[in-house]
Amino acid sequence: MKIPRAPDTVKHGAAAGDAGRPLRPDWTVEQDWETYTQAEHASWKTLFERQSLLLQERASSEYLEGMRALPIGPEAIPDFRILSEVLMRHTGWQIVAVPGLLPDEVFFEHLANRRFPAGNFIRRAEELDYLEEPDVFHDVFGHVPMLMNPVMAEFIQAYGVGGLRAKALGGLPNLARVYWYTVEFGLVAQAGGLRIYGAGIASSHSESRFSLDDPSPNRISFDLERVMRTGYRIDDFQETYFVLDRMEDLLALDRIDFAPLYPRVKALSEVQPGVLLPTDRVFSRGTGAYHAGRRAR
Ligand code: HBI
Ligand code: FE
Repeated sequence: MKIPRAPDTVKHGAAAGDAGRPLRPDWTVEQDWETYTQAEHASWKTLFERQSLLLQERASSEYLEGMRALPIGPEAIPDFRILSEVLMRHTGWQIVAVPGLLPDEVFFEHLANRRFPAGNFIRRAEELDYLEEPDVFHDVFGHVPMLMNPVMAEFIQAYGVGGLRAKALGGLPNLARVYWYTVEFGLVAQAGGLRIYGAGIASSHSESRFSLDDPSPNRISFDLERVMRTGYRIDDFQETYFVLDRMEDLLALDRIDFAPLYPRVKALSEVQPGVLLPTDRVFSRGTGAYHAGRRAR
């Protein structure tokens, strides 16, 4: 249990403000690093150690390089002020503390200005494998190493700018799929085989194995329009992962004018998450066994 230190701060993980209204217009709060308990630092350590071990052989070189250069270790939940200093020097990004999920416009406005909103709370010890809202482990362990990479730094900012526009054009659901299948659940082909760069995978013990090692999911080449047509699962492992040939391919997306794509993609049929198309370049065709088993139960 934490005690708010100032009138403008809220307990870690508490909904911001009365009746869900934010205390600041940009929804940021103080991280209140000094008020994390030993139990919360211990949860971080458990998550950090088991995930670092798994990612050694599974994460992309960009992720591992970013992590090596950051003051992120097992002993304590990182202090956002210190992370921001290092990030700012490398790619001009900062980390700001938020109490949980933000409204789309608020989220995009932060990204467009190279501020990454990170949850300041950590999942409870009883739910280390599952959480509904992005916590400090997902946001810091999953996202921050990739924000050290100039390609990802550029791409996420462009997503923020594009998100504000997509909303006006009615294209947000399609654009959100691009973020989902890259920034959150992306794989990249590297010398040793497929590797993880998506934060949703990198911060998940079970999905970091499932995404690379399990025969169930499809792994196919990233294609922008294909991704924009493809629904995704928020409640379980992905049925399909999209693979970049190299991280630099994300930069091409910055130069694309998405406006004409939204009506074009909407005119095409939706693709269900587990379905393969004849035009897909397939790295591995999934058996679908995992999700078939879930549906049967
Ligand atoms: N807020 N804190 C936070 N983190 C997210 O990843 C996030 C969000 N709000 C909206 C959102 N993501 C997505 O729905 C958009 O990318 C579309
Ligand atoms: Fe995320």
